Amino acid sequence: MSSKSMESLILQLHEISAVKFGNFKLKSGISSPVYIDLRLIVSYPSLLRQISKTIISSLPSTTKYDLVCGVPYTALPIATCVSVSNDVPMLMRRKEIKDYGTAKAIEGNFKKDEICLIIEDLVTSGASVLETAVPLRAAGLVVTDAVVLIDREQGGRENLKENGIELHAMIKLSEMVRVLREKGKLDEETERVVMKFLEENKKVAASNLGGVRVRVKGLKYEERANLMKNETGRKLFQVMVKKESNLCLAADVATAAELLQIAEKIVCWTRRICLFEKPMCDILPLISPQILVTKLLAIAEKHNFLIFEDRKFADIGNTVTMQAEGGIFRILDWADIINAHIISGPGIVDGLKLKGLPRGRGLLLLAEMSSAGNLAKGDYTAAAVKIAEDHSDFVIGFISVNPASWPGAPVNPAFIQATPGVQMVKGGDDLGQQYNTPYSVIYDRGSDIIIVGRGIIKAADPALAAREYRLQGWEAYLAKCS
Ligand code: 5BU
Repeated sequence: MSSKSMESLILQLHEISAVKFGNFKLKSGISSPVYIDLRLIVSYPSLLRQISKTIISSLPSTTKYDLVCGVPYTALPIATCVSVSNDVPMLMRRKEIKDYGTAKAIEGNFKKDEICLIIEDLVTSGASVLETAVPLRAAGLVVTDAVVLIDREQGGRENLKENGIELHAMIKLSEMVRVLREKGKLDEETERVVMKFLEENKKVAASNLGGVRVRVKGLKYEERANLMKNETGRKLFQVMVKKESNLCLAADVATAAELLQIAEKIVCWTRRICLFEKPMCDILPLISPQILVTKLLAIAEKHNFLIFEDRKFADIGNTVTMQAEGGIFRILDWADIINAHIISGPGIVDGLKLKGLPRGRGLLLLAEMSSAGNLAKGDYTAAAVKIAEDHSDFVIGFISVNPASWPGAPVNPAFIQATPGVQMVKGGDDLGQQYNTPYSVIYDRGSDIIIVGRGIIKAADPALAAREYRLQGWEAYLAKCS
């Protein structure tokens, strides 16, 4: 793009008040002396036409792409105009889908391995571009480049590069400030304040949480295995390292036959599942529990994964000892890992530990939940951390959603964070479940393990979906460590 047309664009954006100077609280939580709202451009067709014509000319001539896809929502009209004026087919990413099994994350026609260029209006950390890249890649498309109207120069370029995406910016925020100053639209003091802000906020972590979090370089799982006191917790870290997997498959199926089939097929095909979450005993109709357990243990042994009985104990200490040890399932005889609510207080951990520790089992405490409106937050979550610290020989970690934002985070790195509510696209189901992407869960929210149920079980090809989740989860972990 010529400097003349860049200047003209900058002045027009300023003219329509798409760029404002003052004191603004950004979505990310930080205060900024400059605010950019590009949603306005739909009201100015000639400006939109100009943007969509020139955005493509800001790409190097070597950039290849077969399709374009706008990041919802503000970039959708830009992508549509780019598609029409350059005769390039477009795809649309759904921002929210209700059920991975029935609704498509990507709308439009494409072939596997076609290259898709992502179009975005404004990049800060790059998180929104990544959220669009993940489902595109999961659908078999190749994503190597993204083009943006304005780059706020706050780490987006670097974050995207770490994820294999080169960012091309039509306008950099610092250039915009310079041009506006030259054209007399900004006073010297505002220019100084904005440039200082840009300098000080060069690198923010890719976050879609609404809260900026400076990424703490993550310890590797093998280093954390050495900190873990519980032998099953240690083993879990070791399996994760060996299989290069932080994927826990939640096998929520209705029959024992389906459960075994899934255990055998998905795990065998994928070879990369570290933890297998067996549905709560009360989901499965009664077949011989012993047969089920013997078969499941044999598969776990053959494919080297641990079994997590998602029973979610919640009663007083004395009662849970009986529930865990006895009953028809005799859970502590075979489950490597169990979980418990802390609603009844630390006695529940004492009770489970009494019977579980001598058998070498490990316990995950429910510190947070993924469902909308749940009550596990604040002091409740803090109490779970305290109980875990007091029982770190038995408690191996937490079921959590947002551990990076807990007070005092990061919590003791010996503890494993395992997060349910994971699908390739942010969204939810009709009964309150809320989903985040593998990248967001591991990288932004500071978790270690993604627990995926319907995203895999209900996928058209569960083994392929499992592979993709494994890959996304592991890449996010590597990015966190680097
Ligand atoms: P889904 O199909 O990926 O939504 O399944 C999620 C699994 O995680 C399912 O077995 C739930 O019982 C489990 N889960 C959850 O979704 N949210 C929570 O807060 C807890 C467990 Br605790």
